[in-house]
Amino acid sequence: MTMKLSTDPSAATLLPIAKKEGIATVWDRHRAMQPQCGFGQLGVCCRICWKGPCRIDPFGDGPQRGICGADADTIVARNVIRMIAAGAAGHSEHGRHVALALQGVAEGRLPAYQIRDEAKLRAVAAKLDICTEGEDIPAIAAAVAKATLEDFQNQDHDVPCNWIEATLTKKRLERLQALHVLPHNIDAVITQIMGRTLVGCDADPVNLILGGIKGALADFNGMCLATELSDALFGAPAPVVTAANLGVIKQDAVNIAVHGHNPLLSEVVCEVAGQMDEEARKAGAKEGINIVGICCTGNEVMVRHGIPLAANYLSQELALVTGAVDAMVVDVQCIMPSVSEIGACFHTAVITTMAENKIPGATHVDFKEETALENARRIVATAIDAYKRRDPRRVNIPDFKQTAIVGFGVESVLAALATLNAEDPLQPLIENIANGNIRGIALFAGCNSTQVAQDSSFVTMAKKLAANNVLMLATGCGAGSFAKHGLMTQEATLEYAGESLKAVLTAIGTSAGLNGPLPLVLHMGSCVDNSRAVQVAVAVADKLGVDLDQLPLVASAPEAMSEKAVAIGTWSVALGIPTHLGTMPQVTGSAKVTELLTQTAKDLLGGYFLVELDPEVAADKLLEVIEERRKGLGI
Ligand code: XCC
Repeated sequence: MTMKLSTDPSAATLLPIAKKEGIATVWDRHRAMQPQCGFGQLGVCCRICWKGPCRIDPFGDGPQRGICGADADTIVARNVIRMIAAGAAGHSEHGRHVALALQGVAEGRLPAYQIRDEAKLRAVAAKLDICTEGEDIPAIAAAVAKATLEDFQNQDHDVPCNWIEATLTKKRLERLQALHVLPHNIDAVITQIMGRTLVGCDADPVNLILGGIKGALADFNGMCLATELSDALFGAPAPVVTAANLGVIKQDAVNIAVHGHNPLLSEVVCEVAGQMDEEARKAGAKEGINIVGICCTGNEVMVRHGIPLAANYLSQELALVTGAVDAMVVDVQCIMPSVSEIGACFHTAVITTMAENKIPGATHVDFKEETALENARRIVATAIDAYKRRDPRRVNIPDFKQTAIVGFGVESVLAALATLNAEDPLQPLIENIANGNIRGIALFAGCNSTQVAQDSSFVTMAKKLAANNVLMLATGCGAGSFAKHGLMTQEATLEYAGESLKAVLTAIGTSAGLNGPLPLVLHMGSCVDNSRAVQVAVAVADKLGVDLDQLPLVASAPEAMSEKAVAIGTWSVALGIPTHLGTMPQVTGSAKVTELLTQTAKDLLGGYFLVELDPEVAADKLLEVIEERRKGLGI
């Protein structure tokens, strides 16, 4: 039996073309990898020293300890917290980069960047308890950057990071403090994880997992600051109508795909592309330059500027198979190394931009904030040049795109609610949760994985939760799935939302001037923007005087794949949120670690992992959790 690879209609069009052209895609490599290593899947393979590799026999007949004496519990715990450290490093490095850029703007060193959202900068300063009275914007930006960079520098273990302290409920902070898992310094916490998991160090699975939770909370801290400072630099998202799927690529334009994560690159490329449009037309592109997004960079520019999204993670290669992408510009994370080889099968310039993220075969443009405009001009010129070499006979742009209404940050959600109650914008939301019109809230996050037919679990779960009146938020490639499948439209709300949810979304959307309901799923942005959903939840919890683990709020990563998803899922649990995983986490080789994450966590933190691979059943389980939480609140 062949498993369906993707439910994205573009894949059905382009995979046969890839096959005909002899191009291997992620799905071909997945098939070639079967059967995958069972020890790895269980997390019981240890490769942290050269006495190994060692693996524990899950059936009990063979070795139960590695050569050094580590058992399955120790090995699994070490492996999973190293994944958390890697995820936290990725997000936090992204955050540091943005913080340093803010500092550079404050000092007048970066002509390519400005503070585009002064109100947001002031709000961030207030949140961090920075006095702004009588201060001008550069001074406020400098103070915010300084307070943020302290989160990478503070050496006092008893003083938590500024951002986490400014973000969570008081009760949550106390609970995390009591467990000694509040991070004091992002870099230090990540380093500690690497240090304690060396051969001959921490062997206690409980202690290791607590260290991992601290690392995950450092990840949360890094995501919060990345989101909020990016908003100050580039503007907080506001609702905008755009489109998603490979049909957004244009036959008669120079198509530049921006791919990766950090808006510091993509924002400048978008701006410079606007300035160089005429050059593209002169080169024969009747429609000038067309920027499209892939993965989270795509989400960043989509929610801020309405730039269309071409692909989420699993279809990044297919964007190249269209034969119409002239340049793919990448920065960090989730870029398949295969893209340079596939780009070379066509005329496509694959351009890497970060000194620490290169791909063999790609063109490298050393992108620096100081020289961003000049670098971006070179990137766009490379794309125009490649366009001239495009072979029209090899162009196959699938005729699939869906409208998507996106751009729901905290500010825009509150602004929409304020049209119903200007004095107290949260009141209409809380009232509708209390009276049951909205049963609960689900945050969909995370990746695509070849373990699941692309997008299928997201879409199946969302339809079921919608029918049961659950309000849905989405980020990352999950948001990409919903956008591509038409679930970020008003029509989807009318078609799939339960009656009471439909009424609420219609009331808010209509009064906010959308001439109809809000879309069925609200696009909050990229992976780092999961912090936006937490902000909304914290505001609701604070208003009700409860903690996050009492709210009818759940999270789900139905197609999780990345180490970053491991970090996000773990902080979600640490914040008290029941968190569904629809792919099997590589921890089940240890009964103890599995129990810690799925059961003990519930007592310690209120949140816990819920693993369910069947999306229909997963939705039912989340509905049960929501009802259980409602009962706890007496609503
Ligand atoms: Fe997508 Fe963010 Fe996952 Fe990567 S990890 S596959 S959500 S692009 Ni952020």
